[in-house]
Amino acid sequence: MQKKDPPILITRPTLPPVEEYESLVRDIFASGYLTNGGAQHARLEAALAEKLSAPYLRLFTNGHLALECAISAFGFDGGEIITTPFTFISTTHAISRCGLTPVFCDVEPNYFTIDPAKIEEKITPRTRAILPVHVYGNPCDMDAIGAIAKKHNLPVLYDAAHAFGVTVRGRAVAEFGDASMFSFHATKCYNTIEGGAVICKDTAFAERLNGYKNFGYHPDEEIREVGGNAKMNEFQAAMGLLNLKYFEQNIEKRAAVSARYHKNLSGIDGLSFRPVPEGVQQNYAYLPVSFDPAVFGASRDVVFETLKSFGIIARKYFYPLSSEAACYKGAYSPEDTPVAFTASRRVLTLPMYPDLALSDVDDICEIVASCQR
Ligand code: T4K
Repeated sequence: MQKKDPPILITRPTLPPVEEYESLVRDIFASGYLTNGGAQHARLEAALAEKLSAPYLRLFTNGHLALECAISAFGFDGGEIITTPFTFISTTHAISRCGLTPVFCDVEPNYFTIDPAKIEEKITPRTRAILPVHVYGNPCDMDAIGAIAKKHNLPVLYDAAHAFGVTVRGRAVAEFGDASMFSFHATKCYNTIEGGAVICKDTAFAERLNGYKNFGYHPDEEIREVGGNAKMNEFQAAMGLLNLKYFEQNIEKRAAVSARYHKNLSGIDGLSFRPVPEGVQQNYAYLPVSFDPAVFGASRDVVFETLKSFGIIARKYFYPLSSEAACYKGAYSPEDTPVAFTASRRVLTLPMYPDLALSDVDDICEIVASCQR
């Protein structure tokens, strides 16, 4: 097989027809309003609140700042937040940058989401909240997490960066917990170029989010929070409005790509896909495949390098674990979360985006299968 040129990347952003974007850009130019809550922003906030069944939805300039603002809006005065290390480093940094200590709970072995059976042993008098991650768009066991949170009177903030459009038994993921953060980054299955949102159920919380993303200002001119600037601008919102129009269509294309991977790679010893929990409507955001080197005969890293030699750029999401990051050196023992540790060594996320040609999926799968010893 010839080396792919241009290379196949892990993802490509979904883009609407450029003429449609141009038309909205003209509207923005005509309005003279570029940011600070213009017409496109208002339209997108309303459209997304409806799409995600959200009582309150606030837009942000990116997912990371959305998460920081959400943590701030709880008003904790220090303490610990229980989360997992098998995530993008943003989750961990958001907790730390808000002046709290991340406490890592292991993930469960099927979905790599927080293991509810291990949460309670992490709860201390300093615990302020639980921050689980719907990693790869796999929803956490939200019933179990909700029961633990209720028993210990702890709020739950979900990092739903990967879970836009995912439903559980017909309910949007953000209907669970106290608040959820979504990322609309260019690499996500729904994008606003950069962007994010927080969904919450409480009007006072939503007002504090407004404050944290806009220097603490409120319409009554009172500056209540020590806020920053995390506002989404009009060009981002316009992109979001158009991408929303094409979202379902893109999910269907992703589903076809995912089905092709499953068809080609199912049944290979030592190679496994993530199962889909019952009642879950996926968004096919990522295509994580796990390699057990003892059975498959080659490590994840060998598969990664082999693909790379053919111009196929897979990613090791999520390696290293957050607990291994140099900036947290000495604070954690990554081996304390053995399931997450093993996952970080075995999982490779393969290219996944709506316009990935099925013939390219076949080539990727052929190379992956050829690594088996
Ligand atoms: N929580 C979780 C669990 C998250 O995964 C994330 C972000 C966040 C919080 C924070 O949300 P944001 O603040 O980002 O909204 C990417 C994304 O930048 C990041 O959004 C995402 N998670 C993370 C999992 O992946 P990188 O460093 O892998 O991105 P990069 O630039 O290497 O892009 C990946 C590939 O996509 C490249 O091979 C090229 C392609 N690409 C990328 C961009 C930006 C394009 O083709 N076009 C593009 O415009 O982090």
